[in-house]
Amino acid sequence: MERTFVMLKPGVLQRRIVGEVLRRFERKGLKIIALRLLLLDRATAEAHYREHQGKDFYEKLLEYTLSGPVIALILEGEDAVSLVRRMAGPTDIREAPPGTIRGDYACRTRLNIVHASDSPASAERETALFFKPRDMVEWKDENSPWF
Ligand code: 3AN
Repeated sequence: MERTFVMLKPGVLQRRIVGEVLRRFERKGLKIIALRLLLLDRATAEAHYREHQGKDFYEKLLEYTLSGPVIALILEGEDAVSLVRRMAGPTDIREAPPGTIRGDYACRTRLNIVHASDSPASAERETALFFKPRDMVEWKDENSPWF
């Protein structure tokens, strides 16, 4: 099973749609392995978005990311990285179709409300910025009558 890192950006909390966004991942069958509500510090936000340093939207992106609390989570499932990217929708909001999280809840690329790792390597790097190995909760549901 693959794991991916997801961050619900401040807009999700400000708009009170945490439940709606998490519900999509849960209904798809992805398993929550770790979850944190936190206010990011600038150093962590910079480390998270280091590939964008120097780009014209970088400062605004940091400003938005630091504008309120975020929810960081790890989801597990088959091909979780690409699955969650597809559920989030394309980065460019004009390309994000209805049915995707960005397509349904965002109308500006800079405020596209959710981050999802773009590769297993990114997932590993990003996970390490937010979680310690002991934060991962291993749980089995194969025999659950609810699944
Ligand atoms: P993604 O989040 O889809 O992996 P990245 O990593 O290219 O996309 O961009 C990180 C974040 O930077 C995006 N989620 C978005 O908030 C912001 N961003 C990316 N490209 C632009 C852009 N052209 N204009 C404004 N904001 C952007």
